[in-house]
Amino acid sequence: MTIAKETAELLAKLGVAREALVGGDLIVKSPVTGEEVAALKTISPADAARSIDAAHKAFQSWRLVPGPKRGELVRLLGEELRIHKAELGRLVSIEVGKIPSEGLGEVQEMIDICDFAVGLSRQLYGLTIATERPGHRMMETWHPLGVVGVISAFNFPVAVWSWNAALALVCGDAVVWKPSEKTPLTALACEAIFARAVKRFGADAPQGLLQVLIGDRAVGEVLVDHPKVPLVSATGSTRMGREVGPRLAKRFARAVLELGGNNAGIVAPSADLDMALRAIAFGAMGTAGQRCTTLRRLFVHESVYDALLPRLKKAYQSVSVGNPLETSSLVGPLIDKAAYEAMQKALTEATAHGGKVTGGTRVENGHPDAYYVHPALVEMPKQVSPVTEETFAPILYVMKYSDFDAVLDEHNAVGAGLSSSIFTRDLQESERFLGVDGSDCGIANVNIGTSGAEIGGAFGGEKETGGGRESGSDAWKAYMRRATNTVNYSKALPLAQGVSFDI
Ligand code: UN1
Repeated sequence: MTIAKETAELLAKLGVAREALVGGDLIVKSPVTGEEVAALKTISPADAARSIDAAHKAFQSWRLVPGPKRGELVRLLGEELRIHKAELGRLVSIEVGKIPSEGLGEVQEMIDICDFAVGLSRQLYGLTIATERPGHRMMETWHPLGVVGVISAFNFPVAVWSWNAALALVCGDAVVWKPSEKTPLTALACEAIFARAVKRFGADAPQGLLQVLIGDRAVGEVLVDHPKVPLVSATGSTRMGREVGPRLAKRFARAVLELGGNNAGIVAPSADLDMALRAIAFGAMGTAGQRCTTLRRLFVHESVYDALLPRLKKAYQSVSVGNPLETSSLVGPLIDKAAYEAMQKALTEATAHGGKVTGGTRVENGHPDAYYVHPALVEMPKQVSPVTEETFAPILYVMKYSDFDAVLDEHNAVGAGLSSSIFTRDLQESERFLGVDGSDCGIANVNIGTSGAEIGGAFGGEKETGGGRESGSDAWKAYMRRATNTVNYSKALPLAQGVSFDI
């Protein structure tokens, strides 16, 4: 069966009509073979504005539904995702090229965040705060915010949507989603899965709670600029964030930006090298280096460098690269030609700066439009460009270090600040790494790689990563508006700060 046929069958099972997949101008290709799998119709900016208005209307009634009841809709969404996990996971593999366990893992991440959000729907707590005035009570309440715009990237085409949507929905918000133009099919699948959950939920769910915008950049711009969208959560490159952030700031909308990562690991003298090796291999080569949390820089202490490097090289030379739909390869394709070219450009530059490259070459598999590569391991004499930039491909730059303070400085000396990790059994080192003058990233790990974060923690990073937090912990607060309420139940009107104003 061709991939196009399988895609159509999967989408039909998930509830997407065949007509939606043909006759349009957005050509969707599977990176697995480079073949066309669908041609979707796109919407105009005016259509996008209408969708946002419809979502706003839905929000106005959804916000009146009690939180725990809103949680029931997300519980049903989680149930539908469980039912359709195999199909949606496979579709992720087709559309992004992920290996099966990673395609399924992405859907599992969606299920997990739904579970989290269901619990959260009964825990949208505010504080009661001590007031300085007698007979008064001060508290804060959390109210639904409005329409939440979600802009997602190709590499986690559905999980990132679910982190935002599950929280937004229990928080009483409506969602308007602009998926990556590279991965619209999985978005249509999610729309259909969500529609099922809404149907099961019944009449209390207003029409239009989720809008999916299939369109180009102009459509995304409508979402960013629309006055009825008080929050936009955008995942993608730092370049995209530099455009989106100021536009949102201009109209005082909130931004949750989850942008580039240039994540590093440190292998210290006391590291368990077996453990480090496995974590590095998955972190750097997994998902073909196309996670924002991918391990891209590795600092290895000089005392263990010669023990680790040959083993790492061997892992790079032996890792299986190939069609994720038909083989049990660990590394699938890059998303497209542009990704391949960016990788080659970075490797050429690294070589010019004294880098010694293992791997990095193309793996031919009979499909000229599919871009498979051997992951690249690059021994660098020091941290210079391109090491300091994120290249969205499987390149791991390895550098030797001798001094712990100096390596912490090097670790932090890049623009991005998403994820980081240290391999050590030395308590002083690990605490320094996690402490105030240690890693400057939003995620800092010990004896675990940089990627594969659980949904329970807040996800995001500092500096050029954008500063936003999604997913677990108290990330939900960005999706609600906070009101501070002071109630006077006394018979007098004392003013705060001792002010008197007697008329
Ligand atoms: C992303 O690459 O945009 O931590 C998200 C991880 C995944 C999410 C990555 N849970 O690697």
